[in-house]
Amino acid sequence: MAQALVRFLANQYVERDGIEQRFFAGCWGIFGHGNVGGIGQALHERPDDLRYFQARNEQAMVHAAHGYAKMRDRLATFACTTSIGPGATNMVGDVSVNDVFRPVSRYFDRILRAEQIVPAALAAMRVLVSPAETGAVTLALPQDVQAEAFEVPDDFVARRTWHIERRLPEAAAIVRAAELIGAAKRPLIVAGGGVIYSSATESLRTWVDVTGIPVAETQAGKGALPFDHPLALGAIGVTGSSAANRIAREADLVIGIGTRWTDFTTASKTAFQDPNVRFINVNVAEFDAQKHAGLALVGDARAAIDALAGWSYTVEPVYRDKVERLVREWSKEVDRLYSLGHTPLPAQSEVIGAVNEAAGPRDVVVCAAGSLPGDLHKLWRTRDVKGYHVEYGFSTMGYEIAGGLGVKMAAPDREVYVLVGDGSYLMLAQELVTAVQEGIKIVVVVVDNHGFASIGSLSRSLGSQGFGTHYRYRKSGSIGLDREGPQGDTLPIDLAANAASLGAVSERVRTIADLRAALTRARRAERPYVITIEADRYESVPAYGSWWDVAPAEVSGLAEVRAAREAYETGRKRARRQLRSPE
Ligand SMILES: Cc1ncc(C[n+]2csc(CCOP(=O)(O)OP(=O)(O)O)c2C)c(N)n1
Ligand SMILES: [Mg+2]
Repeated sequence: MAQALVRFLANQYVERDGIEQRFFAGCWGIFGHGNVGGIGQALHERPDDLRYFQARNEQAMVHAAHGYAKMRDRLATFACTTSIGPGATNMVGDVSVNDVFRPVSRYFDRILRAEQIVPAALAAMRVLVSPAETGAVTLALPQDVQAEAFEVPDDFVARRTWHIERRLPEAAAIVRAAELIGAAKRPLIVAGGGVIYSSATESLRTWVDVTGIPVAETQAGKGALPFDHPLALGAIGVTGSSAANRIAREADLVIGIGTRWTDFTTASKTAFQDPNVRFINVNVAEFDAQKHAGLALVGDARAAIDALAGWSYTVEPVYRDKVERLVREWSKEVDRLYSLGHTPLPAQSEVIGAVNEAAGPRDVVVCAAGSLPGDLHKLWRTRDVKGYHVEYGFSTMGYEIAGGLGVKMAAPDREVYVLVGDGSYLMLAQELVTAVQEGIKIVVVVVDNHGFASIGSLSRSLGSQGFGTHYRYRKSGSIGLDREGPQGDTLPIDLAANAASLGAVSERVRTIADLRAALTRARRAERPYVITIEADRYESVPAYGSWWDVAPAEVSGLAEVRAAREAYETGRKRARRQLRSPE
């Protein structure tokens, strides 16, 4: 059965817009008794069907597959195999090792008889190639069943190409949307990841060039327009730019394209303040298309934009002028933050500036958790549609290096810059070994601020003084609070030595000038390259008129907590339920 499954996986192709490509680039795996005799044997016997990649940690295999799939617009991925027991739970969590996968899988089946692999594998493929349903699929393969013989139908293992559909939104809904746009005075497009995954960026650009509608970007949608387009407002929401958040506040029509309207994008429902604001939601998933009581255009982003572009509309010159002025002001703010000259330690914004300037136009930045994703969302100047890769659907610490590995495998012709905090690095850095083993060159820049700066700053805003977020020696029962001095007695963690010990080229730099020089060396290098730099934990990028709903305790003996709660109650009053029907 395992041999049949490997042959099946090797023969899955997808086709979109006439371009056909292989769906599974290979199989990651760590073997134990639960898969070594089955899937392991099959991969060994058929190395030309599916290349096997060895990882250090099961969790990282999923990150690498995820990074690869996102970089390839979800048109290709890797399979991942783990053994039963701790290997499997390392991939997800706890409880019965099979059932733990069920709630995190878009498709799940347990294969109790060998021939059951036939319908199950086909059903799993249907989900994997569905633009709306796509996500992890799990086939739980009992140890003995993997080794069983069965009559494998030829058609099952023959080459198969799955067409990726571009579903058209309903024609009547397009007409209604065009009417809403026609009547709008201050329209705004919010571009989400769907714009990028559907290859809709050219269509989007053509449409906004004609209409003058400005575009704000979510984390997944960043890069939908190049940063220097005159209508590119940049990031929106909690981690938004001054330009995007200002235009959002006053918008009378918001056109969300391929966005899930997460808490961050809407600044916990405070981003849109016009009492009459209406929403149009273009999304392949009906679930997201209905949000904010919007007019739902259920379908492919590119198809929807092309349909809407058939209707003529332009914004008034006064609105366009305002947008362009705010965009120019924002660009100056980014310049300022890139070159703060902060001492004695540089600010993180300067590190981002140096990496951005060292990166070529098609290069990719990869990140996931900590204070970097928010700062990158605001400050990274994205020049290519696939140039910005931040896992912020979940913000998984440890995604960075493993995900960056997947990104580089999907795009070997681009330089990949992984920006990672010291906390995330310590959670999952060992895939550097895999990068060394496979000769996959990534450049990793570790920002060392001795712990969790992001959660530290959130803790401070809630009145909790950075509790539990410092990497310090325990003294008098405490591992450190913000007020106990800036860097105090930090732990003697040598991240540069750690990276070198895993086989990467590694160096530690102190100043931004040294960082620039190291980045030049890293570019010329042919092996994984890690640069470590300390940054000032307290010198953060401002928030631009945004708010995030994180509730401080309602009752506390600490005055700071009570003050934070009071500020929270005031802030929360600005949250609006968007319930108004689009009619
Ligand atoms: C696996 C995981 N555990 C916990 C968190 C919650 N969390 C978000 S950011 C963060 C701290 C990250 O520290 P570091 O990588 O050093 O970045 P910094 O905050 O210092 O910028 C934590 C603990 C998370 N996102 N992922
Ligand atoms: Mg840190």
